[in-house]
Amino acid sequence: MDLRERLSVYVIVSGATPEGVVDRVLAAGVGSLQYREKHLPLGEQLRQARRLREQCRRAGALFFVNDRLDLAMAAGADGVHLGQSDLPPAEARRLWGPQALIGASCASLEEIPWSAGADYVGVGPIYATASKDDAGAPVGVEAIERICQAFPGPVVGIGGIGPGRVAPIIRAGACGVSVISAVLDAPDPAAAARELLREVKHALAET
Ligand code: TZP
Ligand code: MG
Repeated sequence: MDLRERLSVYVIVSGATPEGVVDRVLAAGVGSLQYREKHLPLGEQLRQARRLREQCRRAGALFFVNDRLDLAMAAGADGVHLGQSDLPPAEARRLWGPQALIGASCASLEEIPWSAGADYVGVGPIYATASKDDAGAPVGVEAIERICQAFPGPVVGIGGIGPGRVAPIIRAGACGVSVISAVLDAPDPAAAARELLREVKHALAET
């Protein structure tokens, strides 16, 4: 399975996400998981990241750590996801090596040069979101269209995405969607993940 396909539905979890929910979401067919935890002590984050790494390995999913290259490397993750205030992707590549998967957050075309060397770009917030305090104003699907023209690799949309909101993002050129609340706050997280996978597949078949 290539990276585009693995990124169809990319679920972001935190230290508060129950282990069983992670297993069920992975069993639903989610191809990529990210550990995003900004509050716990680093030792605890490392312990959790190593556990998630194993869960992803068993399920055959890619595992990314948000923000911190050191934690991603120590946990044996497949990759790291970097934002504009983190190490630049090119530096992460230099330190971690060619096999590492490096993701970069970009909200606009102006931020694309910073992402040079990244394997994929996450664009957002596409819609309003309550899951990230400093997410900024929604950039809309137009941002994906512009960024897909400038960035050669896979692009995923993030922010406020849930069932019924997938097709315009894929039509704009994204290969997938990255989500927190649409899956983790759903009454049945696995069913929500399956629905998102279905919508991505359906939209891709139509493009
Ligand atoms: N980065 C941009 S928006 C966002 C992140 C981490 C939050 C996405 O969460 P949700 O609940 O899918 O809107
Ligand atoms: Mg970040």
